[in-house]
Amino acid sequence: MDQIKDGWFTESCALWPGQAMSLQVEEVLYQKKSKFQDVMVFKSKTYGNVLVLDGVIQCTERDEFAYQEMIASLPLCSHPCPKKVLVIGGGDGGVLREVVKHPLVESVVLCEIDEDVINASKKYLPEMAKGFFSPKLTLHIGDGFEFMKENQDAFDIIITDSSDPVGPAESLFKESYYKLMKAALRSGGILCSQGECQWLHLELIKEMQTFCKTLFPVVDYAYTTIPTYPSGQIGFMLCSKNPETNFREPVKALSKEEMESMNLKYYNPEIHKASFVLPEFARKVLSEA
Ligand code: SPM
Repeated sequence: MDQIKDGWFTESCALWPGQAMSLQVEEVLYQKKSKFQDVMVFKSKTYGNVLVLDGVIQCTERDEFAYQEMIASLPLCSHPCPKKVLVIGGGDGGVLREVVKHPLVESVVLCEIDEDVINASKKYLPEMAKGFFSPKLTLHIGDGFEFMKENQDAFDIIITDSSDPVGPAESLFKESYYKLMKAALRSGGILCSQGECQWLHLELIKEMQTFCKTLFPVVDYAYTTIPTYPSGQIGFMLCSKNPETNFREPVKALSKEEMESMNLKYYNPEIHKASFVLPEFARKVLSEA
């Protein structure tokens, strides 16, 4: 609560030193210290309801689609037949909502460690939590590491929708986690993980890209724009077990009709391709990885 002063919520964190994001608060709707983290939902003046974990904004109703559509559709449209999908994290349900829209997807397991995030999202972020009611879903409450150890060679796509590399999500940015994902993917499988921001974490991204390249024949990095994440951007690490994968050319280019029926507001085939085009400062560093 000490993050809310004079009616403004301010997000500051050692991961983005010297800068902060503030949103005007109308009402705090939910606040709980769960077994894993502080969970808060507040109603903002201009961004709808906002989910905050350990003081960091995870999603707002106004701009969440820019992240959820991209982290789901970049890998799904890069795989010729993405039947079985695993989502690690993503307790707000937004990524799940996007995954189940894809017609080729037959089943999705969502593995989230913190049930309180799911319950708060069902109540206060109903548009995001829609995916929880899909018949394609199997919900698993538990640790992603443990789940993948028990489910090897099982998925076409693994999406890691995590918070930042401090606290409960730190291990999700490490090589050991990527090794586990590789083992949990079927032949030809693809992963897409929250990959942090090129303005703030270029060295971390480079480090991750370096170890990913020792594990997978194809590795690439894309990004989306989103006003309520620090510096207005966030990236995605994409890896494929199939040496033929070219992430920059979707194998499945959605038609206008498909995009309309899926109610897409950010993703389209052109932005898919463009999301891999990096500004020179980032392209230079990552091309050395
Ligand atoms: N389904 C939405 C969950 C969002 N997961 C990612 C949250 C990241 C928040 N911090 C962004 C910091 C980027 N450097």
